[in-house]
Amino acid sequence: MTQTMRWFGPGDTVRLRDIRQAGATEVVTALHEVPNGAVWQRDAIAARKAVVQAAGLDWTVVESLPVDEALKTRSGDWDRLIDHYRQSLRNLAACGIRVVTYNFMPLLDWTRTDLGWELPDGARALRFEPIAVAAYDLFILRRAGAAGDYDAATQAAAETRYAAMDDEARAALERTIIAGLPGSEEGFTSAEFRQAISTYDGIDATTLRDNHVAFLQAVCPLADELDIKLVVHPDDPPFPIFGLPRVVSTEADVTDLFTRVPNASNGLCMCTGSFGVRADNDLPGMVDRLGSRIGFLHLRSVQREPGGAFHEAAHLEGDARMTAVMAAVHRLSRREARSIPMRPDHGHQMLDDLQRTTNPGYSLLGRLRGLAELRGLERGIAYAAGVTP
Ligand code: CS2
Ligand code: MN
Repeated sequence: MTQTMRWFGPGDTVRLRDIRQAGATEVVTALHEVPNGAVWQRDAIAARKAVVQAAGLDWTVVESLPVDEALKTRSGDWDRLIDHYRQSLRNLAACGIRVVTYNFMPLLDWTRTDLGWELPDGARALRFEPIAVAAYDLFILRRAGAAGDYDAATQAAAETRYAAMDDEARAALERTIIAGLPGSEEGFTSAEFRQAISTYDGIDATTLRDNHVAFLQAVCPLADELDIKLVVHPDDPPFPIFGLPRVVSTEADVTDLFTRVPNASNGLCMCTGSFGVRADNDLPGMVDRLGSRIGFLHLRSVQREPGGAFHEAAHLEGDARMTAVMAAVHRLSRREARSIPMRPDHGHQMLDDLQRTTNPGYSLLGRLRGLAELRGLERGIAYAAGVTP
C-alpha cells in the first residue's frame, strides 16, 4: 500500500511536515478553494503539487473533485458542468494525478450527530445516532413528510430528546448535521436545507442511479484515455437520510454500477468505515471480489451500537475485521502487482489532539496512531506470507 494522509491545503492546522513525520509518503488533497462546478486550472493544480513536493511528499490522489448538485439531479447546466468536470480531469492528468475521488450523495456528504463523543479512555470519537437525526428532522428542520419516515417509537424517543435539549444544544446539533463536515464543501442553514431538499422532489433511488450512470458515461471514456481512475466514495452512513435517496451503500450497488458502466476508469474508493456501518457488507469479501475496481482505500472501523447508532472505533477495533480486510488487501496487491493508495480515514482526538483545533475526524495523533497500526499490520501479514523483510 502507498501510505497517504488527507491534507486540507495551506489552511490546515495539520502541516505537511507533521504528515511526513507521521509516516505518510503522500497526501491526498483537493483545491478546496475552488467552488463546486468550476474548472480546476492546471497552474493551480501544479502550484499545489509543488508545495506538497517541497515538503518531501507527493500528490497523486485527489479527494475530492466534487460532483455539482445539478449533475446529481440532472438538471440546469448539466452539459456545461460535464465539460468542466472533463476539463478538470485533463488538467489533473497533465499534473500526474492518477486517482480522483468523488461521491454521489445528495446534498450532504458524510453525516454525524456528535463530533466529540467521549470514549472510556478520554479520547473523543465521531458518533451517529438515529434518534438525534430524527429529533433534528422532526422538530428543528420540520421537514415536510418527515413523520412518515420514522416509526412511532423513534418519534416518541426523538420528541423526548428534543424536549431535553436547550437552545444551544439544538443549535449545536443543527451545525453538526448540516453545516458541512470537512470535505463536504457546502453547508446549509435549516431554511436553505429545506429548500435544497425540495430539488430532489421526484428523484427516487432509481432516478439517482440513472443520473449517476449518465454522469459516468459522460466522463469515463475521457478518464480511460487519461489513465485516471475515478473512484466513488460510498455513502456515509450507507442508507437514505432526510428522505434523500442514497445509492452507493452496498456491494450490490457498486457491482451494478460496474456492470452498467464497464469502463476501466470506473472505480471504487473502498471505505471500510462507511460500508462497515451495515452488517450485511462483508468487507474482506468485498476487497476480494471488487479487486481491480478498487483504486483507493479508506481504512477505518466503526462500532455498531444497539438501535442503529455507531461510533468510530480505533482502526483495529470495532466491527471492521481489519486484520481480515488487510489480508485481502495484501492478496489483491500481490495478485495485481500494484501498490494501492490508502489512508487512515479519520482518527480519534487523543493526547495532544484534545488541546488543538483540527477538522473533525482529521486530528493528527489519532490518525498517526491509525496509520502506524495499519502499516504494522500490513508488514506482519506480508512477512507471514513470505514477503521479507
Ligand atoms: C471522507 C468523505 O471524511 C470522510 O468521511 O471520507 O468526506 C469523502 O472525502 C467524500 O465523501 C468523497 O467524495
Ligand atoms: Mn471514507
